[in-house]
Amino acid sequence: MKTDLVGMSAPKEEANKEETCGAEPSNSQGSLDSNREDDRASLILTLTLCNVRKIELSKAAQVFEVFETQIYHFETRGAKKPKNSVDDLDIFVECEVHSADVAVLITSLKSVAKDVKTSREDKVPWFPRKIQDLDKCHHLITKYDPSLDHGHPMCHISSLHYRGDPLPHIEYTAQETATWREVYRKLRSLYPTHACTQYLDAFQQLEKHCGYREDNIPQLQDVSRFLQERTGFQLRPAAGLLSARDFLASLAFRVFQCTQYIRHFSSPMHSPEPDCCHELLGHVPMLADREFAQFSQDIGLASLGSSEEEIEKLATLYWFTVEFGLCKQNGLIKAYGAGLLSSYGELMYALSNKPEYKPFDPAVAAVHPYQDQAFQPVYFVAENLEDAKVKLQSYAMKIKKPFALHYDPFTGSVEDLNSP
Ligand code: HBI
Ligand code: NLE
Ligand code: FE
Repeated sequence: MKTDLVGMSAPKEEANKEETCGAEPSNSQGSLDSNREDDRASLILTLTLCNVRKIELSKAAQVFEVFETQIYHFETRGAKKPKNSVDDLDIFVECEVHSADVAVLITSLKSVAKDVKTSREDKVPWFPRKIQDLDKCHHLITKYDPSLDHGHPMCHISSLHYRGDPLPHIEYTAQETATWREVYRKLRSLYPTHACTQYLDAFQQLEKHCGYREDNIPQLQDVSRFLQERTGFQLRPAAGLLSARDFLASLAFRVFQCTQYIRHFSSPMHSPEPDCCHELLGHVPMLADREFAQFSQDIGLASLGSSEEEIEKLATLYWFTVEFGLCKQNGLIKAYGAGLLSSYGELMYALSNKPEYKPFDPAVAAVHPYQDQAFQPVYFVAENLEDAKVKLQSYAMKIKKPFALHYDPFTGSVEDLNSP
C-alpha cells in the first residue's frame, strides 16, 4: 500500500504547545487552522499510581511521554499496601494534560499500575461537543505492544487526519487488490442468501455508483460522498483500532472512522481486526440505511460523557449489534452486523445453526461476555432494525447523566437541553 500516512507517531504541532489552562477558548468559526488550535482546554491532574513494579517505572514514565503531558511533579515512594510489597512503588504525579486525553491516559496507566487514583474521578469525562472536536478523538489502541505485555491496552495518540483535510487516496498494490478480489468474490456469492435486504439494496447502489467491483478497492472519498447523500454519514481515515470512547463519540456526529489498510493475504476469510474489507463491505452498505444510521448515531450519543463502565457496556452492545447482529426477515434469520458481512467464514457459521441465538435485549447484550479473536459463540437476533432502534433508545434513556444532549444536524453539534 502506498500512502502518505506517516505511521503511528503523532506529528508535533507547535500551535498546540501553548496550552490554555482550564477554560475553553472561544470558538472562532474561522479557517481550518483555527479549528486545529481550537479547544485546547488542558487541565492540571493529580494522580496516584498504586503498586507499580519497580522494574516497570520507565514504562509508567513512557505513558506520560506518549500523551505529551507536562509533568510538574513526579515522586516515588515504597508502596503503602500490602506491607510486604517491596518490589512495588507508589507514584504521585502532578501534570497537565488535554481534557480529551484524560480517560485514555488513565486506562493506559492501568496497564502498569494496579490502581490509579485521580483528583478528578467524579467529574464528567471530556467529550466532543461539535464535529470539529473529533480531531481530538484519535486515541489508538495497540493491543499487542511488545513493550507492554499486560491484558490492558496501551493507547497511543494519532493525529494524522484533521477535519476538512482531503481523504487520503490510496494506491493499493496488485497483491492487495488480489486479496480484495478474493474476499469480494466469495462474500458476494453469499450475500443474496445471508445478508438482510437493507444491505442488499445498498450494495447494489454501491456497485452502480461507487466503484464497488472485484478488481477495485473503493476510495474513501467516493464512498464518503455516497453515504453523505444517503444518510449524512461521512467517513474519516483512522490509523488503526481506536479507543471505544473515541470511536463511539464520532458516531454521535454521523462520522465513521475507517481503516484503509487491508488484511494479510494469507487469511482473506477472517481478520480479527478491522481493515478496509471490513469497513467497505461490512459497515458502509448498512450506514446507507436510514434506520441503521440512526441506530448507530444513538449509540454514539449515548456514549458522550459516559463513565468508563458505561462506555464498556455500550461498546459491548455495539459489538453484538453493529458488528455481529442478526435480524429476522420473512421468517428467516439474516445478517446486518459488519463483522459478519465482511467475513466469509463467520457469515457462513453465524447462519449455520451451530452457534447459540438469543433474542436481542440491550440490557442483556450490554453485559454479555464476548471475545474478539475467533467466531462468536452467541449471536443476538433482533425482530427488525426498527425494533432494535427503539429498544436501544429506551436503554440509552436509562443511562444516568447530569445533562440531556440533543444533536443539532444544522450545526453538527450537541447541546444540553437542561442548560439555560
Ligand atoms: N476503531 N478504527 C476502528 N474501527 C472500528 O471498527 C472500531 C474501532 N475501535 C473500537 C471499535 N471498533 C468497537 O469494537 C467498539 O469498541 C466500539
Ligand atoms: N472478522 C471481521 C472480518 O474478518 O472482516 C472483522 C471484525 C472486526 C471487528
Ligand atoms: Fe467494525
